[in-house]
Amino acid sequence: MSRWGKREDMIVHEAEPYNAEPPPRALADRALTPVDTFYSRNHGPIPRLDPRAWRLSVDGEVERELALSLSDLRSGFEHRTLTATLQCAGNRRAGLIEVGDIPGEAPWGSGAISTAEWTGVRLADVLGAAGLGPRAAHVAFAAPDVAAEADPPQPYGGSIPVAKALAGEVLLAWGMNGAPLPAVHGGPVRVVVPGHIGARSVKWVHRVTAQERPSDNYFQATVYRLLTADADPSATGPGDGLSLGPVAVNADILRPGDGEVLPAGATEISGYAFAGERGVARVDVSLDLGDSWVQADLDERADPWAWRLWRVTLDLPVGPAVITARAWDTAAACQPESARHLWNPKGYVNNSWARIHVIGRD
Ligand SMILES: Nc1nc2c(c(=O)[nH]1)N[C@H]1C(S)=C(S)[C@@H](COP(=O)(O)O)O[C@H]1N2
Ligand SMILES: [Mo]
Repeated sequence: MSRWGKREDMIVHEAEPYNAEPPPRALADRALTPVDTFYSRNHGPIPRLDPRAWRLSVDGEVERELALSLSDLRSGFEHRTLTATLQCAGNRRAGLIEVGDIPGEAPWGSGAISTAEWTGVRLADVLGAAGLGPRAAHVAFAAPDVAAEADPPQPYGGSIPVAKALAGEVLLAWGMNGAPLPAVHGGPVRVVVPGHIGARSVKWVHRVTAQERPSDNYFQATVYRLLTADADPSATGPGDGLSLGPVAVNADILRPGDGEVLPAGATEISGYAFAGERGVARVDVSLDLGDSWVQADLDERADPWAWRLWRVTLDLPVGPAVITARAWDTAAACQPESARHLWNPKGYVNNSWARIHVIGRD
């Protein structure tokens, strides 16, 4: 085992703070990602918190402020378990870096996305116990980890609109794949915001605040915003660019691997597709750069907040081949063809068509 209980073959973009993704073959063909394989994205040092000392304060535009221990949370509210995919806004950034340099940001491949079964209580139930005031339009989360990159230095935080916070799928979770939530994934308790960028699923959460405005935390107001291609990220400040929240339809190929040499003929191709709140409707795969497409089989839809794994068997020719895949969501929106026109200075939301190069052997 390498650090933080992760598998030895994790692709570690940064050791401190720890930022690592599994290789594509490790994610492939498994509806749930084992904890040792689940990607981890950290902006600061990972705190080791004592679950018995942990408290959650609920404050702001509420009728009653709450201070809840882990046992208060467990005994006071209905338990809920759901399967949800988390995807970092920087997933597949490597495809944008091929278009143009993105200094200072991790070159995530296909693996800044993973799926787990989360157990906890509904944020809506906890907010219900506090009683939301009429001016509450956003719900902000605060954590203790201080990122060196934050300007000015400050602990991690973020917020979601109150309508999302009151939707039953948003959890305060202490369990991951049936075990206590490990420190690296936010234990003792994290927020899980299914269908939104991973950044809103605040780990080690210790404060929930109902407020009129979105969080002014650096990671909400300045980072995780989509800038125009010509913007200078060092010259941008709070409120610049588009705030990222709900995720757009995306997909990638996990098997075979990019660059693999494999026998020509019938070849199984598999990967994931994820469309957040909208859901995945169809996945197409092409061996001729998109002139013609074959529809992949989607796994049974077990949970609305999870990715859909897909697979298809195609006749791989002898010689070099490009395998392309794209997903459609339930609004019939499709992934854009090329990363070229998606490039942005922080390298977010690369949801262009998935493409790998392989060689069919005679
Ligand atoms: N407190 C805190 N929460 C955080 C982060 C962080 O750095 N600190 N990173 C966020 C980002 S950008 C992502 S993508 C997810 C990653 O969750 P994971 O490490 O469990 O995969 O956590 C989010 N929650
Ligand atoms: Mo992220």
